Amino acid sequence: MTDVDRTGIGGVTGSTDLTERWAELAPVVSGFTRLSMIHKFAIDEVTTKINILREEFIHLHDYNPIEHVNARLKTAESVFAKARRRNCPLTFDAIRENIRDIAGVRVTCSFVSDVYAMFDVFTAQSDVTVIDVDDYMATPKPNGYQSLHATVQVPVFMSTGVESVFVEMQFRTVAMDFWASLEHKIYYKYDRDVPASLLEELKDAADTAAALDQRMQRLHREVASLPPPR
Ligand code: 0O2
Repeated sequence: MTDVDRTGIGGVTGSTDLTERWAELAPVVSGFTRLSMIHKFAIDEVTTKINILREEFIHLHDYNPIEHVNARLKTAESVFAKARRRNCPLTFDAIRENIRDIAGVRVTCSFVSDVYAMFDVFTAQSDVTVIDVDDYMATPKPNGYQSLHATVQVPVFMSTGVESVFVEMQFRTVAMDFWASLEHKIYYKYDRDVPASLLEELKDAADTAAALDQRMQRLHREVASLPPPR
């Protein structure tokens, strides 16, 4: 039997004997379990932070800037597929370093100003390290996609020490979220080969969503500047 890479996820060979196969697969399974676990804990940590901010805003400022929070852990299948696409070695350390969206948290806010406010207060926390930011709200993607993306690192305290874990954060408004979820469904329905006419309509719908966001933001400001009702 070939040597097994016991430090990582890779190293599976083509042995047919079940016991030998398991000896090869065990480190792969345990590597992926560890990978999933630390990213799941990072999601728990980030969602707790966001929920604390949300509650604090409600109690202290009588205002809720967050509509909803969603989190997802990338499946083993899609982690491996992405690693292969990127020629990333299938080891624990390589995947952990190169695939930075295993943990994903999406914060859907009411208004554009809330998106930036939540991003600012979250990223200002001393244990949140911002790795990179893609502001697709300031510069939407050519298809019309808008969102504020940030890859951050948060510490996860394990019995064996601190793990610094990447989390892909997406901050967006409800209108942007509505558009993105429909576009995502259409994209998969057409197996990524969406007809040009539909792409044009989607771009147009994205512009409409952006215009709605601007209008709601203006109304929000106007309402905020009014005296409270008697
Ligand atoms: P899922 O299941 O949502 O995670 P990469 O993701 O690393 O290949 P990059 O540049 O880091 O490349 O990704 P990018 O463009 O910042 O997009 C990351 C995520 O943003 C996507 O994740 C989507 O969730 C969302 N996103 C980006 N562009 C679009 C878009 O045009 N339409 C929609 N609906 N969502 C988008 P995944 O991995 O695609 O899927």
